[in-house]
Amino acid sequence: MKDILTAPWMVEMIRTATNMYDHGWDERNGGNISLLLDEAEVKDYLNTDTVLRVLPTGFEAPALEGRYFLVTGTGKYFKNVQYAPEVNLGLVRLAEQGTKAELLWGYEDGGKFTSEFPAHMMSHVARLAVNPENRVVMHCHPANLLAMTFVHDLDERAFTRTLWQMCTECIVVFPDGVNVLPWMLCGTNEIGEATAKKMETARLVVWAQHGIYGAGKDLDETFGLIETAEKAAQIYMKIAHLPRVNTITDEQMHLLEARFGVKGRDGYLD
Ligand code: 2HA
Ligand code: ZN
Repeated sequence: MKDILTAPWMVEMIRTATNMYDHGWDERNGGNISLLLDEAEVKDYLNTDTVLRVLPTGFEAPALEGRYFLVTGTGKYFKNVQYAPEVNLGLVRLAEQGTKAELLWGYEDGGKFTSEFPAHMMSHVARLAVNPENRVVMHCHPANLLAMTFVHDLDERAFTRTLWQMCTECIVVFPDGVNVLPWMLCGTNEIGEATAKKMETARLVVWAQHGIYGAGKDLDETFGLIETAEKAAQIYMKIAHLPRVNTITDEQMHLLEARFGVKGRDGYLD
């Protein structure tokens, strides 16, 4: 067996959690990440027949039975992932229609997966149905996106259009826009189901007064998606209280669509 801490996906997970912490997106135990892995990617690093513990999930996700996920732990700090990955991360395989998670590695202090496991797994199901390449669901608390949910209309079209207008590249990076959930109690199956529903039409879902979810094909892409939305929100929070004398027009957005071969969400541009 090779050392699991040298697996490319493990190295990338540790780097990503560290980078998110360094961006100020994951104070204390804020945020969580789940990365879908193939058996072929894990079998050189781990005996997949050895189940350390069986953890009930509290929901059903038949589409994910037998799938492997590397997931941040509940109550764990992103700040500490790089120093003790085997405590702060866990590798699980879903079993029995997704009602159980078999722990194969990690959570060494007796811990378990993130409290937002329902939102993660349900979002994976939703995104995999749209794009089988989807591997990552990422949640964090970037300050400007969060701030924006206190002062901006939460209508999804309006919220998306504002973000698109803040940086030229936004419509290229997230043409599907940003979906928004009103404040809801976190850590529940209800917010998990609501998030997954929103994930059917966009890869970014804002949780008002809480944070954001992103989904994508790998850690880098998903990080970049949130990074771009957060940059746009930062610019919005710098200018929202000032008279706006210039903007990116819908006509210019259409030029971007043509130049970069993307199509903004139906009905979002005039
Ligand atoms: O616990 O961010 O939403 C970490 C969280 C919960
Ligand atoms: Zn959170």
